[in-house]
Amino acid sequence: MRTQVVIIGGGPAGLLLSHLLYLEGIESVILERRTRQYVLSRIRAGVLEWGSVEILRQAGLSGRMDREGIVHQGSMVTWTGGDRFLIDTQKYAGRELMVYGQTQLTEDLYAARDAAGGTIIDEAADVMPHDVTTDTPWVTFEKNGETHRIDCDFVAGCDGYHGVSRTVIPDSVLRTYEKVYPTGWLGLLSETPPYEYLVYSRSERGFALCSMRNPMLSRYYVQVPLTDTLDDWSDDRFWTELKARYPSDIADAIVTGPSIEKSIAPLRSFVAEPMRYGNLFLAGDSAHIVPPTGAKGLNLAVSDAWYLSRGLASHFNAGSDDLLDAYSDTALRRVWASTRLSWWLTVLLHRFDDEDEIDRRLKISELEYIASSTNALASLAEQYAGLPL
Ligand code: RFL
Ligand code: PHB
Repeated sequence: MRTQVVIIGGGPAGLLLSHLLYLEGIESVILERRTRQYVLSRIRAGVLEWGSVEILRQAGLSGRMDREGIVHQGSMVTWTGGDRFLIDTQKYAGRELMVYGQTQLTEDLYAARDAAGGTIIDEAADVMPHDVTTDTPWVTFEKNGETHRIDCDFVAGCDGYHGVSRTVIPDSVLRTYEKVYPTGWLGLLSETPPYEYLVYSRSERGFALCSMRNPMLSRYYVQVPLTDTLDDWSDDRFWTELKARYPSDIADAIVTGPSIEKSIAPLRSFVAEPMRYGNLFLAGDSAHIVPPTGAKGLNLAVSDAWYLSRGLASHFNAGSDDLLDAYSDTALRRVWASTRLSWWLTVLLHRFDDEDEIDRRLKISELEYIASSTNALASLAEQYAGLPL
């Protein structure tokens, strides 16, 4: 088999890249390790920056998002014993936010690829890129007990943090930066009407977040020790703990009900650079992970896929490699900005076991400062809204 671009990984980064390339007349094949059903059962992100919304709209991928997504002018922050403020992205950055599930977006991307006759090979095992520093790279994989080979011009590594693509880059070339936070998020999905705002809470009992998917589907998170398992968290315990982490007016307005999904995710900051090795390009979580506090991970997957599609389109359709050569530096500038915001919000809004009284007081003072300063609110809002592409 031969194609122009082999895309490893059928998550948001790989699916969007494939579709953006198709719109430029460039062929690709996606190799995904899991079944489609498994990929679509993962509950993850929920907030899209307006820049991501516009990329999806321009690519004709926004039909359902524009019907079902919930537009917000920002998200709220509360803290124990304090006040609350709105990160008003509309007022300070002129950009709203779209609350729309990654699961729904992934469904839309699969539907668009199917409608366009795109090739997505699922349950592709032992995927391995070869000769990526030559002009004739190739990728092998196993399917139904047989080994297959695809020759191509470029390989896009969109295979997430645990993927194979990054491992092909030699240690002498790859630099990695990592911070693991000593805590996790327990997420719960329930078919209940959500609280009207997204609300991040820094409580003395730990972080919490109220979010949503649609008018009858709510998503909530509480910070939990990494040693906890789902067995430790009955629905009753979850709701009691969630409400205890909010001021009473918000707690009273939270509508509880049976969970339909629960999962625990660790928190990590990770950046790998460069995002290119020969004719292998990394995009999305394969190159970087942010803790979810800033809602940036999916948005970085979208912006990487967009930058990479511009570079590949310019290579194939205009004979210029300038954008491809700039890809890693261009993408990494946004990556580092989002990594910094996500780290800062994570530290500010969580309680850590080694946090002592002065850390606690400093964080509260910082929250009070943000609430009282239009400059601080504007700075936070501009970053939360997402920097321009
Ligand atoms: P994905 O989604 O992990 O997809 C990678 C795909 O590659 C496949 N794969 C392989 N395929 C072939 N061969 C191999 N060797 C392979 N190894 C892996 C995998 O099966 C998978 O299908 O990465 P991608 O496309 O880069 O997308 C990144 C996003 O999924 C991620 O950044 C976000 O979900 C992060 N995130 C959030 N981001 C936001 O922008 N806003 C949010 O509100 C937000 N909330 C979150 C989040 C992530 C969370 N968790 C669970 C990590 C909330 C949570 C709880
Ligand atoms: C979510 O809805 O899953 C969500 C929202 C905001 C975040 C993280 C996750 O910062």
